[in-house]
Amino acid sequence: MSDTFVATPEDRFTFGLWTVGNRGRDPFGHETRPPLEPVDAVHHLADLGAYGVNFHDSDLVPDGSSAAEREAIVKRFRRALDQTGMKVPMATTNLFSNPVFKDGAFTANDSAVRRYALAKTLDAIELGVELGATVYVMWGGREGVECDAAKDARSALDRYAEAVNACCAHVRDRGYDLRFAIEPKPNEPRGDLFLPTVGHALAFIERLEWPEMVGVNPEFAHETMSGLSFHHAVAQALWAGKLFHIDLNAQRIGKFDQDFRFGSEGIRDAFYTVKLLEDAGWDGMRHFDAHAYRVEDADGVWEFARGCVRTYLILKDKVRRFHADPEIGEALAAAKADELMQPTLPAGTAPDAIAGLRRERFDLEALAAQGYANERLDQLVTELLLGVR
Ligand code: DIG
Ligand code: MN
Ligand code: MN
Repeated sequence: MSDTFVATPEDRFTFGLWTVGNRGRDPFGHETRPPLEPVDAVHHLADLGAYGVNFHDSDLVPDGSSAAEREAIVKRFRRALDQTGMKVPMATTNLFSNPVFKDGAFTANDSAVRRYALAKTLDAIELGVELGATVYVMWGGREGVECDAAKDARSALDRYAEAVNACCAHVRDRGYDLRFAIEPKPNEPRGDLFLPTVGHALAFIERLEWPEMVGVNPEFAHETMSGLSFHHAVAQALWAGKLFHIDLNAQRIGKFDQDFRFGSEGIRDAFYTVKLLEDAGWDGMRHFDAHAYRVEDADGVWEFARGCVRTYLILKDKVRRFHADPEIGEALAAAKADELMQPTLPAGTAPDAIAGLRRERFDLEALAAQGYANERLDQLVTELLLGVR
């Protein structure tokens, strides 16, 4: 491959230990790849030009490890971070693998399970902070239901909010520089998940005790599974000041959560997502929550990771070319794209401004007849993405 589009830490690409460490197991087949040691993942990702690595508590420190084992693991991991300069921007808790969470974690009916889930999360927050994380993701993979009679949705949201508030209270008490990012998903592994989309999560956050401490971590695959526009979800999170993290990958609508290599499906939504992040000057981590195809061997995993970052950088260059292309500029003007940036009521909403609006007369015939030249604009974007511009 050409040596352009090579990642550097300034690009702020990150991967989770569970992504490049994914062993290819699926609901119908065993692992196809050997385990990947966290230290090896750090070195490989550093060689790829990544900025950092993220983890679930259990990815790094296996459940049930003694304090001495935990200390040794963290010491080895920290040495690899120091040797490579890799950072740990985000941490999270595995509240979905252990069978104890089969009926949920924060929203389990059994209060002992809820209390264990919260204790596990508080311990995992300590681990994340110890290694430098400033964002803490909460993906409620088991926070859902199959038999609706068994779980009252409003009570589940009460318990979910109680757990998030407790985590915020702990972080405030300890004075940690840590914010929470809720990751929505519509379903899988539960029949239906609570907080299924970015919209649901944003509404939920506003009802928390410290909403300013909580944002969202939208995932490309998860909004796409619902048939929604991923970049519109990201735009609304940005608009609300709540885009605290992002999970980039790829997905076909209506399929199970594929977590494919970024850009391998949905290339237009991927382009508009990169355009949105870059145009907004968003300084968050470009995190790939994805994994290699099950058919890949260990070498294929690093082709997968390289493909994620290359595609992001290629699309970032397409965004530059979009803005520099004079014909696209003309087509944007014909579509009146800039006019949307103008307030509808430049004089504000005072009574005289409203009165002035109501006296205004509109040429409805002309307004209805006008064209917006979207076909030409969209074709130009298509040709940009196909590499002929
Ligand atoms: C799955 O999309 C979830 C888990 O992998 C993890 O908790 C979170 C962090 O990106 N994404
Ligand atoms: Mn996913
Ligand atoms: Mn994710």
